[in-house]
Amino acid sequence: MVEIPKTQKAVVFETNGGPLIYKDIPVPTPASDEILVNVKYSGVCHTDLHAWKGDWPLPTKLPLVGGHEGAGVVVGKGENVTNFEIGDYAGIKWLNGSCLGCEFCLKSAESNCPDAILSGYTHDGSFQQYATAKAVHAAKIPQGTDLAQIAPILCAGITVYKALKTSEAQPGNWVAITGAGGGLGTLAIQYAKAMGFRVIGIDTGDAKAEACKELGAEAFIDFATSKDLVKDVVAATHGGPHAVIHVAVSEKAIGVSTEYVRATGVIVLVGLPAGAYAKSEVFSHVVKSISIKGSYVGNRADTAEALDFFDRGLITCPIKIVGLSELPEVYELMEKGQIVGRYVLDNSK
Ligand code: 8ID
Ligand code: ZN
Repeated sequence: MVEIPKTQKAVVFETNGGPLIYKDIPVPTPASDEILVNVKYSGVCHTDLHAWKGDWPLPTKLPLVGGHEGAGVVVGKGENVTNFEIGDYAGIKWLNGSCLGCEFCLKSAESNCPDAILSGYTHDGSFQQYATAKAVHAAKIPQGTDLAQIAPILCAGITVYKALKTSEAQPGNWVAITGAGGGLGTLAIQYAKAMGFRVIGIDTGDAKAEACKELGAEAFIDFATSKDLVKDVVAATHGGPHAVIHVAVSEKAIGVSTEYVRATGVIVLVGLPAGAYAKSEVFSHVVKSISIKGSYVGNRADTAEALDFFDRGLITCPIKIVGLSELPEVYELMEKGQIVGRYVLDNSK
């Protein structure tokens, strides 16, 4: 038997945008279909910042423990759980649970389930030492995996892998990634490369440019210093990228991509800038026959596949580890766009 304490450390906020309090809270009890995970490491996704600020048109639970890239060890489980044993490694994902019976779940579009339970948003997430997750949706992590390294795969990795599949890009095609130097972007470059695509990264600053090239981007355009972004992207990709994956938190980036995307190309919206619209000039949209699609995390199969790319050594998460109590500082850096790759919290500190 594993000893489970009664209380634990967590970062909690009581109002959106209010103080982020590092404190002791009770350890939750898993429901009959849930596992209890001792979260060792948790990635900090820009979604967590949106949740704290409350800037999306979907209310968060309050008070809330954020976080949805939690990697840890199963220490408890409900009586109906058959797919996890105590001691297994497990991952807490954004999609904590879904009904499994609706039209969308039946078609494996689990993230579109109207009753989806969201870790770190409608359900307390991974910025605590012990978190619960529906056993059917929790990620299976092979024993012996580096839990700090794999944490960002649990949202960022799954999401960009699914978005790349959604783009319908073919081997040898150019894929543009906006926000390429951030958490999702640095993984998107590597998944794209592993899937046989050629990558152009779009972001800003020397540190991000260097990281993107090191991770496999053949070209990089600095959106802040480029005098003509459309011309530069079209030139670097010999006619425009066949697909664009938007992980930038920027409305402007979306609009301009409708100009540089290649005819018949696909633009995939992933980043969620608050209050933004995707604007496209209709004449060119039709004549170039481009598409704009949304992509929202991934289902259980996408999860297993994204984790398999990691397991095979094809993906390295550029992480920086800090203590759980340092979450407010991480949000500050993220807000300023100063994070290259991903911050991962060590939940023991
Ligand atoms: O399922 C989904 N759709 C999903 C899953 C996970 C995350 C969506 N997201 C959303 C988040 O909520 C957030 O809105 O994806 C977005 C990016 O998350 P992230 O990668 O965790 O954020 P980050 O690490 O802060 O990286 C953002 C990057 O965008 C760049 C920044 O410099 C930063 O590197 N960027 C910005 I802001 N404006 C840009 C622009 N105009 C830009 N890059 C290119 N052009
Ligand atoms: Zn996320």
